[in-house]
Amino acid sequence: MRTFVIGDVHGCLDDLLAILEEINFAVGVDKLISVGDIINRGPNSLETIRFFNQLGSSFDMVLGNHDLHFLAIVHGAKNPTYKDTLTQLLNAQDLDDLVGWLQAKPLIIQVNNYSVVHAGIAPQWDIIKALSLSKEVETTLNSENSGHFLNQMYGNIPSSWNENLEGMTRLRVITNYLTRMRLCAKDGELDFLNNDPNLESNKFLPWFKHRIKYKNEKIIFGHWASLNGKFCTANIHALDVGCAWGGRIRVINISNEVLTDYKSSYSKN
Ligand SMILES: [Mn+2]
Repeated sequence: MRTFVIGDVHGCLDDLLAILEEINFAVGVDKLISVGDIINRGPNSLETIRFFNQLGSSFDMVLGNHDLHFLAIVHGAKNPTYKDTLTQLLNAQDLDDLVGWLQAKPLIIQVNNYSVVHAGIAPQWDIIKALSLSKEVETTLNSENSGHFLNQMYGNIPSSWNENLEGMTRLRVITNYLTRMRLCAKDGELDFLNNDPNLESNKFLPWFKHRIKYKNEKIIFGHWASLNGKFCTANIHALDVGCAWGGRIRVINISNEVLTDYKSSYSKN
């Protein structure tokens, strides 16, 4: 059995099928884990989520901001935007099944000494802390409070974690770190305005540059297409290489850390 982690798919079904063929992925034998954002922006969200769903125990994923955005729309907490490509999915006959399946997914998965997360992990948190905080969000998403949470999830304030946060504000900040973060300060203050990894101000750096103090941790993440996978180190792998924007789709085999890229068939939009 081989275990692969795949970057953001964003409804690009053809690219997904092509890269799985390239690595000879065997359903029922191998395991595939997604860093989230399986849907939206690309052309085929419905068939992509159905494909992942029917992989059964050969597949697992963490939730990305676009997956949460879709759940918020379903729960009436948010309206689709002009950029969304979710209409077919939102009108699907099997919508309830797909929503139930997606909403039960975690925000962090640990596999073979790796932590898989959509955006990243706050500078103030070691992995144990991050796992316990992600559980708070997961528990709420699977409770009768899920609609309330999805209503309260949006917002950039407060911009930093602190232990005294409570209720929906606490869950919003945890969700922002795990699913939206790109640049942040050493003390964890989030910069939501910029996504240029080269824009290193005195204050804000790409989040993973603050993690040098956590020895031996291994993290795989997606979310940040403009990184273009460039900041991969022996311990931290950026898998979003922009397939929905005419870039590539990327898979890592975590048994041997071999990367496979496939050039997207979708043109830039
Ligand atoms: Mn994302």
